[in-house]
Amino acid sequence: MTTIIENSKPSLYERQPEISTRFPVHQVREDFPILSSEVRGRKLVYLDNAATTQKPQSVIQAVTRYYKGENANIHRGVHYLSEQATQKYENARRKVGAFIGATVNCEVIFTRGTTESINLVAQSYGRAFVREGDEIIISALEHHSNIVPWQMLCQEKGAILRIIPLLENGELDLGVFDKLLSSKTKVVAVTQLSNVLGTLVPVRQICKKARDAGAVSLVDGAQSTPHLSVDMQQIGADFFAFSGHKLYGPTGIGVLYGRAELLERMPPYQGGGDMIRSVSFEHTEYADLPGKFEAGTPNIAGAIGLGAAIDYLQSLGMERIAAYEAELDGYTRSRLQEVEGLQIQGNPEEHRGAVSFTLDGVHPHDIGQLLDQEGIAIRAGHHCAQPLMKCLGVPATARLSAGLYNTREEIDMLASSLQGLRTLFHP
Ligand code: C6P
Repeated sequence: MTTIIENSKPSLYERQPEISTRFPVHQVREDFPILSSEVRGRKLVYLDNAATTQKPQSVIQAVTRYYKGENANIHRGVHYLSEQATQKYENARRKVGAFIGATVNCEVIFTRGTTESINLVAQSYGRAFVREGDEIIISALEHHSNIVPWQMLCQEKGAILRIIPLLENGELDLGVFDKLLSSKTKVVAVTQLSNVLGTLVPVRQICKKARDAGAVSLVDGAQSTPHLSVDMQQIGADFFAFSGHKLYGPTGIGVLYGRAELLERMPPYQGGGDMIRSVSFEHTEYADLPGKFEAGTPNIAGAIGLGAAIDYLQSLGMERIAAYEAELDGYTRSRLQEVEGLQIQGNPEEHRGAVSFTLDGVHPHDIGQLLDQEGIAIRAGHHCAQPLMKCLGVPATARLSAGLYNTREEIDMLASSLQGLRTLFHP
């Protein structure tokens, strides 16, 4: 699984024109107030974007504006502020719908994040339609959020969890997936982009195969949405989950996209206010979509902030962001390969975002802590993917994950700090 790096390999990106001339990265950085701050007396180099992204001024302003002058509960009041807040909240839903290519806006359900979106499907769809002996397929690349909810469902229903294994390079073994699919398969749930290896998974192909086998598909888009333009019609997933905070928006807001026809047939996930049409002690009639799945007062400011994040991303252009990040990703891998004793985990052909690595003789936590002394933020540990760590044969990795505001200079600083660390441990 581990890719051994040859240190003599010339950098592929060494003589390419500076990518920042095509994407105004230095200008973009100015939109993010936190990026000009110092940590531990050093300029912040933030490379932990897979955990959460920093927020542009426009998102911070949208949330502040809401609390300063627009705050009210939604869908309930007859007064001016409530009408305004409701309009803004529903406008955010329209933005999300357009951003991901939903057919109708009621296919966009606001949740707390990817984790809640997946739990919603497992609990609602799963409880209603999965039976004893049925099978659910996930992959070895999954985050705990796309493992545990299915395990819980399987335990409750007597269903069986099947796993698509990994190839040596960190891609999914789709030959085995074909064999696992059968008339018993009820759900196929896979990530579009691994938060550990950066593997891009061919979800379109997987969703089509799932559908042909009579199963529903769920795509975990937590890591893909910040890096790629996603289109529900093109991917063909029945369900798609993502988090606002990884998309330059606020924490505590996320989205479940579901095909309307499926959402209509599913029972509610939680009961309470706003998800009903009428209630008596004998009987409750549920609201239409999307209200049926949004019980209680939602994260109104979060939804408005997510709408502002989408506006921001669209002003830069997702295609341009993707092109810039693809080049930066290649540059990063190439620079890391030059660090003596560094091993990048996995070597998938299509990759983006996260890069996990180990450094001979240095524990990943030490790498994280020592880099932190230099103002460089990365993540170290199992990245909420313990089964994947087991497949890789390592207890933990160090992981960097770049975002749209990271630069080649920052990657150079990381590479030289890592080289320094290696020398410190192997004088
Ligand atoms: N991964 C990371 O550092 P929430 O916490 O609900 O916003 O997202 C959960 C989640 C689901 N799927 C994938 C692929 C993810 O990467 C994450 C979050 C973070 O890798 C925090 S553990």
